[in-house]
Amino acid sequence: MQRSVKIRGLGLAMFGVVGAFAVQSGLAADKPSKAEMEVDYRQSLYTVIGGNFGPLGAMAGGKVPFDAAEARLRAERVAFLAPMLKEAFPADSNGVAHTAAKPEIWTDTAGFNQALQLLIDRSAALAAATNGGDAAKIKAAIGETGKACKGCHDKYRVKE
Ligand code: ASC
Repeated sequence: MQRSVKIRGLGLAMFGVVGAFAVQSGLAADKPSKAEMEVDYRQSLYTVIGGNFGPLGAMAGGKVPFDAAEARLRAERVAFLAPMLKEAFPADSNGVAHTAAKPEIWTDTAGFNQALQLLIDRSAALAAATNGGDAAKIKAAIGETGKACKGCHDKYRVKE
């Protein structure tokens, strides 16, 4: 009787130790940190922006036939998403493991904000152009938006 109580007590103690260890190591590692979630949010935005800009680039480059309705849909999405990037670079997301965002984003904030604003402005101009339906103007606006993407990547994104 006394022995079984002792054994049960030991079992409980061991469970407690293992449990505490699991919470500290295993479970904690499964849950992304706040900064990791910020990086995930940012990268998700770029994934969706890139996914919508891709077909526009293909049209401008003549890889697929120009389609005014498709251009308008894609351009409006990019113009809607681009301003969200202004909230996607909180300071504590600087240097988080899997980011390609250079530290210059947070040291050269004026330069970075200017580069980001260029994308916002040019994608808005592109969306406006798609409402006009002039293929040549739309293609030119796609080119200008693509330059804004590239300009920022060249300066503020680590090359893969
Ligand atoms: C894309 C994409 C980019 C830009 C850039 C434009 O489709 O994913 O990052 O266009 O390549 O120069």
